[in-house]
Amino acid sequence: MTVQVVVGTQWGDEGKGKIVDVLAENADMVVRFQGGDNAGHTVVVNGEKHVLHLLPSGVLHEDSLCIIGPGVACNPFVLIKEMDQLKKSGLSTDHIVISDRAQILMPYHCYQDELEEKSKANKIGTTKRGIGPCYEDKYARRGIRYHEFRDFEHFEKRLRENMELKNKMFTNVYDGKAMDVDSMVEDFRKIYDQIKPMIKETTHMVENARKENKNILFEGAQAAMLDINYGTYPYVTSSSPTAAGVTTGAGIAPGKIQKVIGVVKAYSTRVGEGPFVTELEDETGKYLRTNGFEFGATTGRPRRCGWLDLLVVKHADLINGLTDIVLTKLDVLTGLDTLKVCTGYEIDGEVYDYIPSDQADVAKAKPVYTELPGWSEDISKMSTYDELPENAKNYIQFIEEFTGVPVSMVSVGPDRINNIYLR
Ligand code: 2SA
Ligand code: GDP
Ligand code: MG
Repeated sequence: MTVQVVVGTQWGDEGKGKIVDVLAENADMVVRFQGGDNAGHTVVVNGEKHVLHLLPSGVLHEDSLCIIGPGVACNPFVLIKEMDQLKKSGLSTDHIVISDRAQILMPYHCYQDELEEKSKANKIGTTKRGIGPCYEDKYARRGIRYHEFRDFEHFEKRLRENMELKNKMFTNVYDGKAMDVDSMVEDFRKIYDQIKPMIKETTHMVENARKENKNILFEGAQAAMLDINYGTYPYVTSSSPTAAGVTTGAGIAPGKIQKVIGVVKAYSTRVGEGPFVTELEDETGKYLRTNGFEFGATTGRPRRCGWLDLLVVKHADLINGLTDIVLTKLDVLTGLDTLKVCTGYEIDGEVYDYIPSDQADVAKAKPVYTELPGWSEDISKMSTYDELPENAKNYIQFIEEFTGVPVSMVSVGPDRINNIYLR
């Protein structure tokens, strides 16, 4: 029996989807605990690519129960679209449930996200999927939860109440338009029969599975540097994509988590605004973007690319308590003569070995690099540690020594099978 968590350690897009799919092979249950369809998790099986946004990345394993947990901001229309896509690929969706405590991400949240972004002088670069506004309503205690959708009359009343407030906000505070409430109600009525049977009390489901010694996997979306408390605030998402987020977002007590796997991409990427100390706006940056195919899995935006920042990974370890690292996309570094790894920030003449809280300081930071030799061999077909070139092994060892966290697996390609197990 294992209760394990997979989290992103950088700015997201480390390849968590792929890793969750690999680990889900042995999982009885895969649970999303935060975020929403801002996530884009790519899973490749036998060359066929699936991009998942709301559905847990274990969904391709039909014998794992997939839970959209209480902490998720779940847009039901997106969920249905995603399930339809799976069905088209010949896959079942019968093993998917939604927590009755999850928030319903409403069409007005998406519009509010758009208006809020437009009005901001310092834009966040959100995915415009309504995530911030949905969590705003949750914490203002006006959000609508899935258990309220069971009774359509009640749900309609709540929707109309909220729309009154939202339409005032859209027209009076922002330079927006009022939304049509009646058509929104009708759109929800159309999906009622499909969504209602999926709504379950999931917290006991998780606990019962644990008591029955089942394997449970919690899947984080986004990553440590996008955490609402410990990320590069305000350039963050509106949830806690950390091991701590699992306890609030899935309802499992902290002491019951046994393993926390941090997914580390062999270099850094960021999509959206905010400081990025190791960013490369040169040919090497382009090389990483092209070789790693670094484009947003939800919005298609080109991702900003840079060298691996180990202060970021150490920060992720600090707030998550990582038991293992899974290193991904090592194959993308092939062909670079020298690799740089950031091991400190120089800010106003002082070297920091941790990430300061004030983004104005981070924006001024100059990276302190350690240089490591690269390799030219194609490692993408390798399946054992021994086959790897010495310099690739050195790169892995440097990460382990600097962070103090063992690397248990290395991913060398997007497909489910492109892995090297170290431990
Ligand atoms: P939001 O939409 O309110 O969560 O945006 C706030 C910030 O969080 C970032 N964010 C992400 N960063 C990386 N990947 C994400 N998922 C997609 C992907 C992104 C895409 O897999 O590629 O397609 O653009 C993700 N989701 C949120 C976002 O960029 C803001 O900086
Ligand atoms: P996530 O949000 O963390 O799940 O990551 P994304 O799916 O948004 O982005 C990761 C991208 O890298 C996807 O296109 C994956 O198919 C791809 N990928 C994952 N692991 C590897 C790897 O080891 N090597 C290469 N070349 N691509 C990978
Ligand atoms: Mg992604």
